[in-house]
Amino acid sequence: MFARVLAPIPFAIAVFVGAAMAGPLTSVAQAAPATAQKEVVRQYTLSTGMADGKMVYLDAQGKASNPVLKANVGDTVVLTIGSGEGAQHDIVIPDLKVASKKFDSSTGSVTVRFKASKPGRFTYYCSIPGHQQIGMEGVLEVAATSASPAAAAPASKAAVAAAAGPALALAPAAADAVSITMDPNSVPPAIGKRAPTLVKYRIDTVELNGKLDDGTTFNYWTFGSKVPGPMLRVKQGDTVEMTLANHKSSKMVHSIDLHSVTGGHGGGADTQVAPGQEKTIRFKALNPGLYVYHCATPSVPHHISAGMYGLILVEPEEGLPPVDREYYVMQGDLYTGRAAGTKGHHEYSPERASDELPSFYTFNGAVGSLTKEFKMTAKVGETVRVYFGVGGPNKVSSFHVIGEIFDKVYSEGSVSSVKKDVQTTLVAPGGATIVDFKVNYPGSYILVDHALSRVGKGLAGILEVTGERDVAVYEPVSPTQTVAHQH
Ligand SMILES: [Cu+2]
Repeated sequence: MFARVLAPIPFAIAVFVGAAMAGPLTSVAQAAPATAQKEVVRQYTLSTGMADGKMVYLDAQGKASNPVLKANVGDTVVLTIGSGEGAQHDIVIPDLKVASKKFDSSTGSVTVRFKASKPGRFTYYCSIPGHQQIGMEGVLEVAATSASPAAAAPASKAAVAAAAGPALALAPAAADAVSITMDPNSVPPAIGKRAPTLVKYRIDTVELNGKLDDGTTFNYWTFGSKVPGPMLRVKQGDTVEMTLANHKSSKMVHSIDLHSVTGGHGGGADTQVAPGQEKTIRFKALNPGLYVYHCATPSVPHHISAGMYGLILVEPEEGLPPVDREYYVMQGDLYTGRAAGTKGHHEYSPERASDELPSFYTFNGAVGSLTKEFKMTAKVGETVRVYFGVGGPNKVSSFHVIGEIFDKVYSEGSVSSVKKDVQTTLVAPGGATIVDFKVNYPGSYILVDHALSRVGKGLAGILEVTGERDVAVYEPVSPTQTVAHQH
């Protein structure tokens, strides 16, 4: 998976080399360096943009990617930069303690002014996680003068952190937060017998404040304003036309990688969409099964953790055996650096994500989604199917329903074989499973990950089963009795 994300790096190097050969394009020396004391101001204007699906800095003409910036030691550099494609970025040069404010289409351009205090080749890049890796980096060359001190210090994350200032206090819960929970009943109907056809989908990517827990909010990134995104249902052999439209209010580029796609990084290579834009891919559903889709824009773990995942079912030619009820549930792990239960507006923590230490685990995007907001129900004697996937980004689920046995498990989302009589089934991040079971006895059946510490971080769902008790199936035999001990 991550190899896909890193793949663009050689491309980024290639564009950088090209820009270097083209030479500096936008430097304007305002004052002639007549004397050593005279301040020389070098002005650069940059914007951000996309080139072949990668993120880059562009020169003032919008042509050269990641242009080489030049200055002499002692010069003042004035760098003005805006978001060309509308997404949120910044520009930092840690070695020179330079860090701009974040900018996007709503902020307009920002300007940083700094002294080129020492000679060397300094990397400038975007500090938003993943953006440097997908192409947003270039070089500032500072030429030595006779009075220059020697070598530059190596880059350090600490310098970036220092430039960015101290960690922000937890803000109050966002007043505009809405429910982002996907209704587990939102399963498209079975397709039935038909010849392969062209199926068109259009999904809007939307960033919005959502309710994560009681009194706790989070800025979710979503497919269709819900977590998980819409469940898609096609037939083996169908051609699927997928249009991804990134809402104009977005601050991020988004994309879609469907695990049911062969080629093009699952679609991720050709669906990197800037705010207000849309892109379309077509693919043939070659293999049947239940597949995860997710956003594949760096930093991918952030986009997934923030809610960008969903399931696509590719029905085999004969379809799946009919059941009475079908539900759609996905598990995610969310990293905020604040303990579950802490009220306020939580921010994503790249450090906690990197260490794989989630603050929350959720079914369908939020704490309480499937215990308070929505209930799954069934009647005694009915068959229930759960389409279950793990968006992740990182944690395996040991999927289990307390007080129930899965009659059938389509392990790893493969519909080519069935396991019978399973208690707990492993579901990998970026993986899925289908479980079928008949409910034989009334009660509240609790969906969990049997790594049960995660219940305390939000991970539980309820299937409410009503109907007649069958004492042959289960019977509480007697009230509590004191046992007479014999010595
Ligand atoms: Cu995204």
